[in-house]
Amino acid sequence: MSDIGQSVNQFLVETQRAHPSATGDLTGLLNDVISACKKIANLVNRSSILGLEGYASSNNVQGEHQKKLDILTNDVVVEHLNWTGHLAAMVSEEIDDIITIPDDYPKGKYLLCFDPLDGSSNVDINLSVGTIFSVLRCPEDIKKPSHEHFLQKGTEQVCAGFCVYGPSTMLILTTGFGVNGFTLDREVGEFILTHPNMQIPEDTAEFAINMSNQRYWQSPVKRYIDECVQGVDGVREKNFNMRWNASMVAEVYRILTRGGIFMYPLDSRIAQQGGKLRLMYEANPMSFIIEQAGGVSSTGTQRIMDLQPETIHQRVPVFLGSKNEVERVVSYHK
Ligand code: AHM
Ligand code: MG
Repeated sequence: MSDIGQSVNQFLVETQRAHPSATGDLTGLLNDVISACKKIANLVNRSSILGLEGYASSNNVQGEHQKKLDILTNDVVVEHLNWTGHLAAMVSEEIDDIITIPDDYPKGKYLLCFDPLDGSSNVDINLSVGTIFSVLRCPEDIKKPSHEHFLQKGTEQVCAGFCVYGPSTMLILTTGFGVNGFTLDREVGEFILTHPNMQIPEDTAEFAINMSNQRYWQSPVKRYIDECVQGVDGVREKNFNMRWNASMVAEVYRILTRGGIFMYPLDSRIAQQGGKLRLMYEANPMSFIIEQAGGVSSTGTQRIMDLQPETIHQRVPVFLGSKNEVERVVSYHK
C-alpha cells in the first residue's frame, strides 16, 4: 500500500515502531515543533490582517533589524516547547544567549536549534518564508546546558527539518533515514505525506546565488558562475537558468523537488564574519536534509556537517544541492 496520504503523526509513530529502542521522546518533540509551525503558518498567512507587517524597534544578536514577525514567531516556538519536557535548552537566531527551560518544567534529553522565520525580508511582500530546526542530544546528566553542549558537529544531528510557508505550507523532515515531505491540509489541520523519499537529481542546469554581490566574490565562485552564464557558448556547453528567492527554505525546497545548486559564498564584505548563513540553525539542518536526499553540502573547502562549531551563532559559506554541480564548484576551490 502507498504511504501517500499518511498523517505526519502516523508516519512518526510508525517510524518509531520500526526502531524498538525508541522511547517516543523524539516523536513527542517533533509533534511539538509541528504544532508551533502550524501556529506560525497561520500567523504568516494572516499577518496583514493582524497588523504584524514591518519592523520592530529591536536588532538581533547578528545586528539585523528584527521584523515584528521574527520576534513573535520566536516566542511561538519557545512557548510551544519549553514546558513539554522534551528539551533541555534551545538556541534561536533571534536570541543572543541560550534559551533555558523554566525551573518549574521538566527537562528533556534534546537540544533544539532554530530559525523561527527564515527569509523574513520576504514576509511583507507575500513571498515564501519558513522555519528551520535541528535536534541534537543533550549530554546525559547535564541539567543546565551551556554553550559548549550545543557545539556539536552537524553529523551529530538526530533530526532536521524545515517548514515553508508558501502557496502550500510544506514540512520537510529527516531523522537520518531519507527525506520526506508533508503538505498541510488546512481543512483538517494536519500535515499529510505527499512527497515520500525525496531525491535530488545529480545534475542540474539551475543555480541560485545573489548576483548583486558578484563584485565581492572570490575567484572560484566568479569562475563557476561565469561558466554557467556563458551557457552553450562556454565550456559547460549547456544553458543555465537562475533563481533567487532570498529565502533559503524556498531554495532548498526547490532543489529537493527538481535539483539545482544554492550558494551563499564568502565574499570580501562578509569575510570577517565568516559568511552570511548561520551554521547551527541554517547550514547544518539544511546540509543534513540535502545529504539525506542524495545531494552534497560544502563550505567550498569542507563538508559543512564536519565543521566543529565554535560559537552558537557562527556563520559559514554554503554551497549545496545537486551532487555534480556542488562537486564542480568545490573543485574550483582546490
Ligand atoms: P534570515 O534568516 O535573516 O532571513 O537570513 C537568511 C536568508 C536566507 O534565507 C537567504 O538565502 C538569504 O538570507 C538571503 O540573503 P540576501 O538578502 O543577502 O540575498
Ligand atoms: Mg535564516
